[in-house]
Amino acid sequence: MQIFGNLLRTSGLGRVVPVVVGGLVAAVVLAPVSASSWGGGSTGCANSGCTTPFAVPLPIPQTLSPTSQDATTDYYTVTEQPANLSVIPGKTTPMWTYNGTWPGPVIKATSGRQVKLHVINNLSFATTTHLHGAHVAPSSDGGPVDLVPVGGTRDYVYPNNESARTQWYHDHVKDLTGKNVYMGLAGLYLISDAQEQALNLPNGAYDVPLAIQDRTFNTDGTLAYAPSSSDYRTGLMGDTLFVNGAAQPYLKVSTHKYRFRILNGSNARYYTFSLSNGATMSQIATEAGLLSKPYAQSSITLAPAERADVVVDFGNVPVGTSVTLRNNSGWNGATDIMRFDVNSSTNDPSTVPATLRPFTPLSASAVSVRRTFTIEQQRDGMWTFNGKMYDSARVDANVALGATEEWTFQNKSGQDHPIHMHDINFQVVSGANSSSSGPNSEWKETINVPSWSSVTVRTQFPDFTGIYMFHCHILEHEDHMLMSQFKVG
Ligand SMILES: [Cu+2]
Repeated sequence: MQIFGNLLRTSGLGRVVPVVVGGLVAAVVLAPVSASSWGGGSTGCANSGCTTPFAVPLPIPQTLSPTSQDATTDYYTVTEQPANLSVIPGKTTPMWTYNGTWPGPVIKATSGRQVKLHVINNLSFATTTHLHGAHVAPSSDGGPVDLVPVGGTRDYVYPNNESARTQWYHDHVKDLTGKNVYMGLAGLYLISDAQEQALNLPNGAYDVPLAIQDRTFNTDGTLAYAPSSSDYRTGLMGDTLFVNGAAQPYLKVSTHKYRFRILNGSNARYYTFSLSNGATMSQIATEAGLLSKPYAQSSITLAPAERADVVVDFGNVPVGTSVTLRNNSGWNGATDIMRFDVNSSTNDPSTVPATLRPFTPLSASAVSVRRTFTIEQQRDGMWTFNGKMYDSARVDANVALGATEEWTFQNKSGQDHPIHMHDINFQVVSGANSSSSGPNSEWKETINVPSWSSVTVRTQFPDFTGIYMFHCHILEHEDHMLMSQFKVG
């Protein structure tokens, strides 16, 4: 697959797409295609998937059952496997999946109870599974070169000492994360805790994950993942929007509050979410869990890998009407994400309390080290921190266990970069969206660093020693070397 990655990176021959044949993957070179070859014209399709908005119901990803449980641990198994899925009308799409579904099954963990995840690799290339947002030992972090071989297995140990939050797991192989995630290797991982349960937030059927991803298709239904050199700059955006693996779906809802756990699981696309009826969304969590209080938001922008848990109240929406979840970003005209059809009335005992989880700012006086990482794109298209490409043999920050540090990400490019740190959460102390009134002023784990701008975060490095990644979560940037390593201890 390294060769395949190089083919993708250097191909001037046209698009290189994988074809799954009897479990083997072969690279097939197709004629170059331009965006104008789909849509609008003879096909009359609005996107390459030729999907119709609001024609299919929102799937709720299956919750994975543990294979066993003991006093301390829940044991799960997922199998990485090819699957031929029906995700656009009249076509079959070969994908790479966890347990045969896209997205993968939801793992529901309990804070304080360990999860051991047994991953079986039945794909034709080595993989690595990263639990995005988790505070785990490096050996279970699924680093880019810590591979599970073809036909092999791996047991990842997740202590789940985090508070309640919405996490996700995805492939993280060096050079190929964009490809592998695009092909389907992503799923949700939700942690709950007693404090969250006591809040009386909407739960059960009223707690719905929305994993939002964009994809472009070839005419034969295969996924068109072939980043061009301009995609190395902007990241690769699909033209067809999916929620939980369904294109622009609808969800039948009742006159009740709903908790939507929104994941931007796209490789590169940013979304600015809003509701068509102008109602506010009550944001109750970032990717780092519950906020101190709900924030009423008329729109919410999420960069790739960011999450927002929001409560939407359909209590005053007339039965028989609909509300559309929109993307105001407008890039490529991908506007309508999904529709909520209010079709029944119901009693709603759930609440959104005025206070959720205490937030304690890290003290500036505790900061012992300040570092700056400058982001640039080099002449060859590769992305660098401080002029250096990712190298698994190099560590760019040696951090003392327990230290409090401030890291500044200085963006000297015309592209935004969502920067994600493994192992820890951080607080944004200056730069993007750090207004004292915004949800991004509390705990975060991925933060957008706008073009020609900088963001400073403050964090601590507790518990685990060893090497972790930090990187851009535009996956085409990550795969083109905008990734680095820090070592704790
Ligand atoms: Cu980036």
